[in-house]
Amino acid sequence: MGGMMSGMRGRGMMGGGMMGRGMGGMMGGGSQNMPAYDTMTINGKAYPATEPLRVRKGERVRLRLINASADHTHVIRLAGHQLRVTHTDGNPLVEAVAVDAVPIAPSERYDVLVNADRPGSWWLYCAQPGHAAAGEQALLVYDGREGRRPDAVTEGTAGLHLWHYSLGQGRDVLAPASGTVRSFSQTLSGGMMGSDAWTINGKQYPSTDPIAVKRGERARVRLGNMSMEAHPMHLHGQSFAVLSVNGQRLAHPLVKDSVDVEAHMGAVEIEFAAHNPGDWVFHCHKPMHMEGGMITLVKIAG
Ligand SMILES: [Cu+2]
Repeated sequence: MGGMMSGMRGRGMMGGGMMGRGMGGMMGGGSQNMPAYDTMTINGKAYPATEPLRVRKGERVRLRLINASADHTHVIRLAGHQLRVTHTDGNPLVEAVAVDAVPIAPSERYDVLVNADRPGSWWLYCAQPGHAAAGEQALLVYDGREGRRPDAVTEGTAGLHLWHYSLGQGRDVLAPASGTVRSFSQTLSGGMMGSDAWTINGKQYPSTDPIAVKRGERARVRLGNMSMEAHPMHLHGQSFAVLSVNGQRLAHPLVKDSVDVEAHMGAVEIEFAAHNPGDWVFHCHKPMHMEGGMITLVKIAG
């Protein structure tokens, strides 16, 4: 997971993790509460090697959080401060949404603002059990407050106000479409009994059926997850509106280019205007799933 911080100085990419313990955790999808990796990083470094973020009281700091992990959702928190979410995958919200922590699926990006109004030394870290201990933590230090290390991080998300897709109001930045609405349905499955095959409507890429539309049309895609793992689906070439999540319609659709479809019957509906002709990859951003076939093409005929 990545954190880019700036006021505008510094940057941060919360990251991946190095695989250890053989294939630990990657098998059978049972990695929920145990780290499948020995090491978790921020900008490629694990604490105590992570670089501290330096701030001054009164500053407003922008953190650009990127989950560059192959498998894990990270829940990013800055102790003692709220995070005000302003952008989802680079697309602006109508107004910032204040939360205690932001869950981020692989390939998702969030921009958040922090008001530096509590001088001290604080942890920026992942609240998922085990992640901070595996290295996913960095200090945020106010000028003049160096030298004091805060108490250990608080793991878990109990009592925290967490970001979720229905909290934000996306700004209407997508290309307009006047043409026909074409609907597509994609069932995401795979990974049964430890299999490494991952499918869309029962097929593995390159046999998957493309989403074929003409320029000017609107594509509405329903993603349903029949597997035991979440799938962060990422579209190249354009952003989309998130219309509904698990059957609940969003009053003000977020605009994103990656959307996490929850495990065990999670469902998401997206829509985009076909304005960018070409063949665009639409795939799960977990490399194990992508390599297992969970890829299709959006084909936009000019
Ligand atoms: Cu996946």
